[in-house]
Parts: sequence; C-alpha cells; structure tokens
Amino acid sequence: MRRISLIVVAAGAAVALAGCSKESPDIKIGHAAPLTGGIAHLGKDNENGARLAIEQANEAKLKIGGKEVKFTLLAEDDQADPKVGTTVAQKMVDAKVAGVVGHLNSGVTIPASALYKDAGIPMITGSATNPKLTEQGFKGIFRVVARDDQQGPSVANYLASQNKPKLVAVIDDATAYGEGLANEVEKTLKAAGVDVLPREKGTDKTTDWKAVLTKLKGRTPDAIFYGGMDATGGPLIKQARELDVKAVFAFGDGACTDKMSELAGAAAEGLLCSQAGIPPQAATKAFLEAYKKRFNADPILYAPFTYDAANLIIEAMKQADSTEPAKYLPVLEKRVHNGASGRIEFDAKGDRKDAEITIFTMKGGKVEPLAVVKGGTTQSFADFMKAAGG
Ligand code: ABU
Repeated sequence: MRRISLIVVAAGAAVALAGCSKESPDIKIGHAAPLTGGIAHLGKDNENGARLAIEQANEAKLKIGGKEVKFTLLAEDDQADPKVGTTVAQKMVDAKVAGVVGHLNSGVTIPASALYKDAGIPMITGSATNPKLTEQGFKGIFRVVARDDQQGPSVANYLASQNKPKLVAVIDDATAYGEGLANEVEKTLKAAGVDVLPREKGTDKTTDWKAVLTKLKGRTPDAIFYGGMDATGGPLIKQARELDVKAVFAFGDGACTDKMSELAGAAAEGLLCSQAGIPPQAATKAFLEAYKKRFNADPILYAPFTYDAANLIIEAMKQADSTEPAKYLPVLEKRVHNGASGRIEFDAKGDRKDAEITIFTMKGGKVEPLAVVKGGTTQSFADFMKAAGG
C-alpha cells in the first residue's frame, strides 16, 4: 500500500514539474521546395534563406508569451510536383507547423495553398510568381516577389524597346508558371505591335528541343522567349546555337541564373532575362555576409526573399506575443518589414506592394543586372542602387 502511495506521489510530482517546465517550446516552421531533380539548386537556395533566418532567431533567444522559444525548420522536398506538393502540405499540417515558407513552383504552391488556408496556417512564398496564387482570395497566403503579370510585361517591353524584334517565337514548359508567364509576354508583345508565332510547348523535363528549334528555324524569328526553368532553358539555348538559330533569347526568373551558363556555356552569353525582385547582390550587406559565412556560397536567386519570408513570420509572432497562427496572422497582414530584399508590405490580396523587377543580360557566365522596373518606371541598375544608397 505504501509503495503504491509513493508511486502516486512521484507521478503527481512529475506531472506538476512538466506543467511548469522551463524548457523552450519547439515551434516548427515549414519550408517546401524541390530538393531533388533539375532545379534542386534553386530549392536548396530557397531553403538556405529560411534556415538562416531561423538559426539567427534561435541565437537571439527570443521570448514569446513569456518563454524562450526554439524554432525548428521542417524542410521538405516537394520535387516540383503538384501531387507531391499537396502530400508535403498535408504532412506540414499534420506536424502542426506554425507557418510555412514556400513552395518554390507556382504549379505546386497554388494547390498546396488550399491545404494551408483550410488549416489556418500562414504561408509565404519567396518565389512562386503566378498571379492565381493570390487571386484565390485565400486568407493567410502571401508572396514577397512580384507577380508574372508584372514580370511578363516588364521583360517583354524591355525586349521590344531594346531589341526591336518584328517576329517573336514563344515557347513554354506547360507548367502554371511557364505557360502563365509566356501568356503575359505574348500579350504584351502583341500590344506593342510585334508579331508572335503560334505557341510551341515542351514540359518541365524537356531537354531535347531539336524538333521545336528546327521548326522555328524555318520561321526565322528575331527573338525567342521561353517560359520555364534553367534546367530546361539551358539545353534550349545550347541546342539553338548548335542549330545556328540566331534569334535573341529571353527568359523569366526561373531561367535567369548563372546555371544557364553552366548548362549552355558560351551559347548563353547575351541572353536577356528578368527576376521578380531585386537581384541577390543588391540584398543587404548583413544578409549577404551571414549567408556566405553560413553556407560558403552566394545566394543564387530568391534566398533573400525566403529569408525575409521566415523573418516576417517570426517578427509577427514576436509582435503578437504568440506563435499561434490565429493570433499572429492579423499582425502579419499589416506588418511593414525592412528585410534583406527591401521594404515589404502586403496589399489586400497578400502580394508585395511596389515589388521590383530586374532585367539582366548574361555576361562572362554571370547574369548581370541592367535595369530595375518599379511601378511601371524603368531605371538603370546603377541609378537604382545609387537611389537605394548602395
Ligand atoms: N517564379 C519562378 C519559378 C517559380 C514559379 O513561379 O513556378
């Protein structure tokens, strides 16, 4: 009888101790992007940005709700596949993540966003640019880059005004991103009086473009725009030059990376492309130094934006003094954040207000910024940096 009493007392003491535990609550933040396949380098870059923000928050030993919190990054591989993406999103919901940074691809982010919205989990993408994401009217779904109905017209107008093509061929990879961006480019070119050939299509796995290019060669377009990622855009431009296609090539953000040179060599020189934000090298010095120190590499494309997305979630939790989505979401919706990629404020749809678009050319194997488009005004990259105090 005495032994039973002792056990009961000991169990009670253990419960009481757990109740007033000084242990840091573990707050999970999800990140999802392709970590395998042709664009794994971009997925890892995005993940690194979010990871850096979380590690810095843990070093700062933040107190929320009177307790020191420890953030954990739940990093998942969605394989750039819409079906895998929704499975990953369900895994995040089941794991009770407090917020999500991601996904990378528009075609994955759009279906995944419905699961986060239903679960009341805020999600911020640092790279998905298809307008539909924030046109769904979902509460708690945000993006910190520009949309393709801003990016497409910017790159198309730059191409039309600088290169003055009379006939343009447009190819896409049949994804929500590639097709959507190509549609915006085609619409803008036609409005500028440029003739556009009937659309050619590949997939996000196509690396043999010879049939499409041979067909286009016979039509001698002055320029070719491709809506797709660098893993497929690199072989496209390489094979075009091998077939002696002389057209100027233009691409959107998915193929606006130094990887184009790795894949296509000298064939990539002179290409024109856009990114849906400021270039990585224009991010804050503090971010660039911390990224280099942590990962022994420079950011490739959107790491400053996923870093900002993770910090936006953490800062909103701090301000709300709660890690509960229902409590910090109203703060996140209204927050003004001065991040690595500049000032971020969301509009009523969850898009970034006054987002920049940068136009680049490939020079010496590196994408080099030429101009920045903001609020419909284009200025040289040098002037943009001067005005930004850089
Ligand atoms: N925006 C570039 C690639 C990601 C996407 O929107 O699919």
